Amino acid sequence: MKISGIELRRIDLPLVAPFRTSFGVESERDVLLVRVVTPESEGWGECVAMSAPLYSSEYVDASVDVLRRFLIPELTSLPSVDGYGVAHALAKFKGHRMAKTALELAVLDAQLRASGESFARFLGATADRVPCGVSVGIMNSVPELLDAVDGYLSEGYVRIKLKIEPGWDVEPVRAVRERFGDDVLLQVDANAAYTLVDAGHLSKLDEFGLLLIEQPLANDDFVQHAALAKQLRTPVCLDESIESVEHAAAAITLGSCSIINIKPARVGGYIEARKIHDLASAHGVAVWCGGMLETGIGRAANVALAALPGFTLPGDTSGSSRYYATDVTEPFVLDDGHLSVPTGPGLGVEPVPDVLADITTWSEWIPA
Ligand code: NPQ
Ligand code: MG
Repeated sequence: MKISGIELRRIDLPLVAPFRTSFGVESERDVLLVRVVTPESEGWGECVAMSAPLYSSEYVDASVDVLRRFLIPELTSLPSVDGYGVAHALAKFKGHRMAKTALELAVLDAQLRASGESFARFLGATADRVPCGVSVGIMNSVPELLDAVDGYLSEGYVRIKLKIEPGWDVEPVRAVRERFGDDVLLQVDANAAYTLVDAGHLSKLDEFGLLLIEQPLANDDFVQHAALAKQLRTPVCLDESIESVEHAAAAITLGSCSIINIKPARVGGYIEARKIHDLASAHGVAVWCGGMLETGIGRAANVALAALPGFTLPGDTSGSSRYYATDVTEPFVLDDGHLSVPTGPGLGVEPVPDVLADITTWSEWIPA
């Protein structure tokens, strides 16, 4: 496939409610979309970087810069490219995995639209619908949290994830268990807010039968996570720490985690994500698909990935309405706690032109 040109496009989407985590509060999403144009077709990708480097070192302005200055020129200089070649071609540039993922996804979408194959089929998905969990932000009070959880359970979400931080951990978990019972699938996510000194405190969560505790310690704390895992009955899951299949192998070998949250954008692409899925499956390590408040573009891709057989836990693959009143694509709507895996060519969804035009704040066409 020869690339004719690539468009970068920034869109502004308000969140239905502020989303608070241990690293900050977000009220809107500044999303970078990538559109790859070839003589046969076009394809879309989404860059999940936040406006500020709070979740990881990446942020939208940096993604735009590295894409237009390095990643796109490298790709368009090639005589021909396909989805498998993108990560290889971009490997000499260090980091910037979210930007690379957006580009790889757009190339894959264009290629699959041309060949008529769905993204799910390309990845090796075996399910046609996936069970959905929801990530619930830190609230100002426990009653407010219980109302939010009640609403999500009524909508059909099959698993609840509570964001935690020091000062908002044992009590909210206890309150949710007391109100909704022991049968609710429940887990917590600290986004790296604790240190190993907190091991005794975190072990107070053991009595609540949580599915897992996600990223309790800092990104680089592979050894500390292994030590913590020995002190907790709650299984440790890693998110931010795992940026590649090599990281996943190290974490499994060290015993840093027994479950992995796979976010394709964090690891540099959907093909790298599938490698982690395959490695984890070989080791009997459960995986689930994380979320970065994706629009319908990234959401479609994540739902396809989550339909692979090793994804044995419900993901943060929520419906569009969890975050957005109007999604950029046709919305993903929960049906009995599940989302259907798109079956059309490529991602099977695309931006609705009028919506896209309304929310676009900036765009740039980069010819090959
Ligand atoms: C996580 N996601 O699993 C992330 C963190 C996160 C669904 O909990 C804007 C963009 C705000 C990306 C807030 C969920 C965000 C964001 C939180 C990602 O750790
Ligand atoms: Mg997380």
